[in-house]
Amino acid sequence: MARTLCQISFELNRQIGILIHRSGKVESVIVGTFNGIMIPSLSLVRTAGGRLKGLRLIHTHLAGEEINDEDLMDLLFLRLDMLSVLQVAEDGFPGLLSSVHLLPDTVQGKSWSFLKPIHPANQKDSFSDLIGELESEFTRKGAGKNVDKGQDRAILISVSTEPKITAEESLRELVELARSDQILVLDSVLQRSRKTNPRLILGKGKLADIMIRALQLDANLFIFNQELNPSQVRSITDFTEMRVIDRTQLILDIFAHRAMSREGKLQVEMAQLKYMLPRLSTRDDALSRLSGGIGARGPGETKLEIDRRRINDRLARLTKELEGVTRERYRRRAKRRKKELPVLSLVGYTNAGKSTLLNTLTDSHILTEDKLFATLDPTSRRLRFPEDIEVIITDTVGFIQHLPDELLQAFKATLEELGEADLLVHVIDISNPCFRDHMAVVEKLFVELQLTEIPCLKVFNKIDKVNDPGPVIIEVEKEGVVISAVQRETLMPFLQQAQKLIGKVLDR
Ligand SMILES: Nc1nc2c(ncn2[C@@H]2O[C@H](COP(=O)(O)OP(=O)(O)OP(=O)(O)O)[C@@H](O)[C@H]2O)c(=O)[nH]1
Ligand SMILES: [Mg+2]
Repeated sequence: MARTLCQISFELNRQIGILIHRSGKVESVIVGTFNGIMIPSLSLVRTAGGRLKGLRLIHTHLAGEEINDEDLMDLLFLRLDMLSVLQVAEDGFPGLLSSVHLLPDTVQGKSWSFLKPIHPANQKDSFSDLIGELESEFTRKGAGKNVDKGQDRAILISVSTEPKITAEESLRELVELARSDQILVLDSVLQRSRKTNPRLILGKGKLADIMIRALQLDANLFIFNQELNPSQVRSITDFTEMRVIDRTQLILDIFAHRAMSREGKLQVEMAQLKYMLPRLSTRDDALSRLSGGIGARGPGETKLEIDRRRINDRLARLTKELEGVTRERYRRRAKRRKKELPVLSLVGYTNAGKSTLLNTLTDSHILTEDKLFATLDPTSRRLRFPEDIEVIITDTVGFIQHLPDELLQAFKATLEELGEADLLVHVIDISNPCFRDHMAVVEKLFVELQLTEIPCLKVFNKIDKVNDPGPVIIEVEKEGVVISAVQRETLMPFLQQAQKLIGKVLDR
């Protein structure tokens, strides 16, 4: 075969390539130019079920050059079993055959290995044994050993122009978000650069490095910390053949899993559809990729594989339904208002301890979890203060930086209800080194939701988690009260302050 290949290549004066399955079946024959060859996208080719695609590429080189960087990129990104270059000698007969394959480990900075060039006539058929061994080693080395294969295994990627500390904290938060969505985080990559590549976000070389990590760790998902536009998702997906999502999709997915109430489910579905809509204009394969797994799981059973018109129809229907549900809630609230109980609303960054505080104050057992967005649906309880003032205390969804606008819009009705609170209790996790940033995010949302007129009590929570609380207390005690929501005995200053502020409201 080598001879025929060389002859045709020689006569056409073009590179010729063949893609061969492990079974020996020829997948395709490709005719290139004199010094290059374009491998067709292999995304439709069924993989052999392992880490590699189960395909070997043999192609001719006419100008006597060795395996080059282009070839290595093909090997890597197409996940070929092996790539071989067959030299065409000046007389049109076969020269040496050089081969390269990927390695399950990076050895001295290299994640591929060259085989000794041989003459094709001397080739022994040890190829399938070698690949079989490699494949099983890939599987052994991968983190996939004890992992539920249904669970997503991700590499997190952040390309940031922000200062190092901010960028690191933002990436740490992305890790928490992924963890909150039951995703196994295999690795995270922070790339700080002055400008990002408009098409691939990262440079090709860096993306190749990450791709090697992905293969070695058996990742199936890339999560980017920045919002990707549809064509970026497509470029990166085409380039890496990995599933690619961004931070917004991750947050939407968490919300989709967490929504319990009818209103919450409607709101999340609406946000997801709004996120998808502008992303439909691109080629439809981008959509079909978008609609697998994360980002496509609706809270209901609706599969989001619908076209723009149907999405718009669905949005219209959701809006109506949501209006109905919201009206119903308004009615209930009006009833409550008649009883004239003051309302105290717990607000703050996600995971600050809002639900925990509500539980401790009212002996309730609403879900609290060391996960982001544990609470989606608002909960209300009655609370009696020592001075016999009775109030309604409500717990709400937490805030986060870069809260997807789609979610903010969808949850607007719920959040606007905060406007009727008599006292906002801003819960802050003071054990988080970035608590000042978190406060700023929350306060910015107060402005956006027009809540700045309402009295607000800052509650610095989780003081029990702070190693050296003294200086911290001195720093913040003028701004609000310091508590630990898990220690009831620390709540007295909070109760007194809240009572005082509520009392003022009642006097008005
Ligand atoms: N050590 C300590 N842990 C706390 C305290 N308050 C809350 N936690 C923990 O922090 C985590 C988050 O608490 P939640 O009450 O769920 O936080 P949340 O503000 O309601 O969060 P979302 O609903 O996700 O917005 C849980 O694991 C709590 O047990 C505290 O005062 N001290
Ligand atoms: Mg909560």
